[in-house]
Formats: sequence, C-alpha cells, structure tokens
Amino acid sequence: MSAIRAFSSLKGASFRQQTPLRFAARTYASQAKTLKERFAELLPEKQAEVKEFRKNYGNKVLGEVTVDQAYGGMRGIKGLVWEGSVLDAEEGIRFRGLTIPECQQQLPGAVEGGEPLPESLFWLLVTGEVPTAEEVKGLSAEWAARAEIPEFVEELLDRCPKTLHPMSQFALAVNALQHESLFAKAYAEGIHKSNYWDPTFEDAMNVIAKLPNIAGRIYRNVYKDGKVASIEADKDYSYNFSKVLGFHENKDFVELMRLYLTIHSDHEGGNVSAHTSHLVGSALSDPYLSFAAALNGLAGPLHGLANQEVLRWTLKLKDTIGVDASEEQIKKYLWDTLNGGQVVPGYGHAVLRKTDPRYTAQREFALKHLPDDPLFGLVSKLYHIIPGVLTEHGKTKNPWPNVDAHSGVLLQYYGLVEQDYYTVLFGVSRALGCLSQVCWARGLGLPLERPKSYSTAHLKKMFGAN
Ligand code: CMX
Repeated sequence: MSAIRAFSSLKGASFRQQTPLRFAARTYASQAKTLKERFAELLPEKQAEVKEFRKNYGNKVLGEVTVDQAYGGMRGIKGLVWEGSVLDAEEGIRFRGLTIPECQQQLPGAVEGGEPLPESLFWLLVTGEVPTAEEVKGLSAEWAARAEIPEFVEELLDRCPKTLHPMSQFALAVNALQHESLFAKAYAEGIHKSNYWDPTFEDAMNVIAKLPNIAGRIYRNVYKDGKVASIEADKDYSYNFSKVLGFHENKDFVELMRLYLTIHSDHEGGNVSAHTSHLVGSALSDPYLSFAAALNGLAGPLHGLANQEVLRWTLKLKDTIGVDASEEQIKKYLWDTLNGGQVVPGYGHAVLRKTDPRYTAQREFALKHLPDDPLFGLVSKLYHIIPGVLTEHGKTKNPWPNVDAHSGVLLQYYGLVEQDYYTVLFGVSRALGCLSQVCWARGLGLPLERPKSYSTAHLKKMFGAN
C-alpha cells in the first residue's frame, strides 16, 4: 500500500466532520503538503522500523541501576524513548540530529539571514526533515486559522486575580481547553487504537495554535489594559504571539521570539516538563491534559521558573552592589547566595557539563542586537566569574550556565520586564517538543508508563543491610 493510501485508510471520516479547520491549511498552503499528510506518510514506515528494531535488539541492555540513582532523581538512567531531540553532556542539544547553529542555517526563517521560524522547528521535530519555505508558510497559516479560544476560557482568564502566578493561569486555561479535545471525544466514542494518532495530532496542533491567545491574554490582563489584539491569518506564529503581547512593532523583538520559541522547545525526554507530558499522556490523557501537566512541572524554580529567578537575582545583585560591581564584590555576593543555602539560578544542569548552546545562541543574539546594554554587560561579567566560584564551592557537577541564565536580559531590553511572566514564554515554546512527541507516542502505540519502585525497608532487605 502506498504511503498516501495508507494515510487515507488511517483517517477516520468522523474526524473530518468534527475538525473543519484541519483541512483549511490547503487553502493557504497552495500545493505544499501539510504536516499531517507528511506525518501520516511517515507513520507506517516508522512503525515498521521500530517493530523490526525491537524484534532484533529488544533484549539488549541499556544500563544498570544503582541504589543511589533510585534515591538521586534517576539521574543517568536510560529508560525513555524520545524522538525529537537528544542531549549530549558536552555538546548540548541536537534537534533531530541538528545543532542549534545548524538549525539557524538550515531551517526557513522569516527574514534573510534571520532566526529560524519555530514552525520549521516543529516540522523538523515531527518529521525529522527540514521543511521547505512553502511547507512552513502553510503551517503558519494553519496555526493562525486554529488560534481562536472559546469564550469561556477567555472569561476564566479574565476572572483570575492578577496575583495568581501567570504559570498557574496558563495551566488552568490549558486544562479548561481540554473541553475541546478531539482525542477525549473519540476515545469516549470507542476509537480503534490504531487511529489514536489522528485526533492526537489534531489536538496537538490546536493546543499549539491557541497558546498565543492564552498567553497573550494572561500578559495583557495581569500587566496591561486587558485588551488583546487579534491574530493575523497571514503572519507567522512569533509575529502573532508578539502582537497579542503588544510587542510586534519592534521587528527585533519578533526575531527574538523566533529564536526563543525555537531553542526552548525541546531538550530530550527526561527533563521535568517533557517527562511529565510523556507520563501523563501514556495514561491516554489527551494532549491538553498532558501539556497542562508539563506546565506545572515547568513552573518549578529548578526547571523553567529559573529564568524568572535569574533576572530577579541579577537585578537584586545590581541594586545591591551596582551594575559596575568589581569582581571581588560579585564573588562576595555569590558566596552570600551559596552560604545562604540557595542555588545560583541559571547555572548547573542535570545532564549538561558545558555551557548550554542555548545560552550561547542568546548571547550571540545579544552581541548582535544589544552589545552596549549595561545589564548584558553584567550578565557577561557573571559568565566569567560564576563558574569559578561554583567550582570552588565544589558541589555542582556543572558550573556552566544553562538556557535560563540569558533569556531575561534580552526580554527586559525590549521592555518585557515582568519577570513572573517569563516562564509562560518558555511554556509556549515547550509545547512544540512535548506535543510533537505525544504524536509519536500515540502513533507508535507506546504503552502506559509504570516503572517499579521500592521502599527503603525493601531495598535494605534486598541487600542485607541492617
Ligand atoms: N548553585 C548552587 N548549587 C548548585 C547549583 C547552582 N546553580 N547547581 C547545582 N548545585 C548543587 C545542588 O543543589 C546539589 O547540592 P546538594 O548536594 O546539597 O543537594 C549539588 O550541587 C549537586 O547537584 P548537581 O548534580 O550538579 O545538579 P542536579 O542534577 O541535582 O540539579 C539543577 C540540576 C539544574 C536543578 C541545578 O544545577 C540547579 O539547581 N541549578 C539552578 C537552577 C536552574 O538554573 N535551573 C534551570 C535548569 C534548566 C531548566 O530546566 O530550565
């Protein structure tokens, strides 16, 4: 059976009636293939590849697990499959084999020599292929066409107190959007499991498309006048997101969003947000529920919330010892943080052992667009001092900066100064990684995740400990 015919037979006619927008993409994208068509072509090939691989190598050993790893947050245990990206401790992230600089060179952008469009990164994550500019344009149009959110979700957000953290509002709204889930509806109607991928894909696309309207509304409600501009049908995702935030007139900010949404998207499967969405999705909770769960994990200060904490910590440092503080003053400030039993936010990583290339990409953006910004100068100075102090402190396995150490300084430069909001931007981007994987998880029929646990008493008995 040809791939295209396989796609036709996989499609459930009932979804066509339920999701008119999914077919709208063609109208915008001329003759280019839609992402769904390409995914459906690839699915049978990938299913066969995984089946064959498991048949021949299914009993190979990935590693052993020590008692320390069981107590130690499962660091280094190899027990997950994640298609979109793989993280190397030294080199950093590769999205479907491409480093960040390679993505910047190869993925279609909106301006000549500019940053990649997150749409093109999503296409890459889903298919493993670099899309054409026309395919990306179709995807931008499809997301813009699906962007509207139900009135009750708007009202829900409008009624939130301004003091409710933006990440809590974000997760609340995505949970409420679950009302729209095509997967949940199809499951209730008795869909065959070989077709799970179809409504899952639709839900994933709808979640991503609706995030700017949710995130934009939260920003406008909490920090501005509550008025949210409308999405433009012929504009890309980052432009539209910048527009609902109120920053679209600054083309450099829009470029920053393109970079930001691309590089924060995916960081293999074991990080808290990715793993949470994977775990929750494995119970066949639909993409809305699994992504909302991911957001709750991202909202923790050891994970995504660190980008809020970094700017707060840096500004406090600036207010206390000044933007031109000497190396000695900065070192003393750092030791005060460490001796106070706190972490230095934005530094360290559970897997990485070198400077995060996502940090480097943002630093290069700053060198190009805001080389003389005093706060960028301070962040650069910290980059030269913090690793030495953390090494002397002797605890962290990685004294180098991660992605969160640089995002705040860029955002504040363009006037997006509300630090409590920063993790929402991270969340919008993280949807691309979590939701591309959820399509593959349902497409490959991955089962319920259920690792084994033991009590301390049981572990002690296992090893004859007193
Ligand atoms: N400042 C101070 N101490 C640090 C540290 C930092 N930046 N990074 C690690 N340590 C400490 C740990 O708290 C731990 O101390 P204890 O033994 O007292 O518990 C010790 O060093 C060993 O930790 P590790 O093995 O190097 O790091 P983990 O894998 O346990 O944790 C991370 C990784 C990111 C949570 C940690 O480095 C950290 O807390 N960093 C600051 C917060 C941050 O930037 N988080 C964002 C990460 C990127 C993201 O997910 O967005």
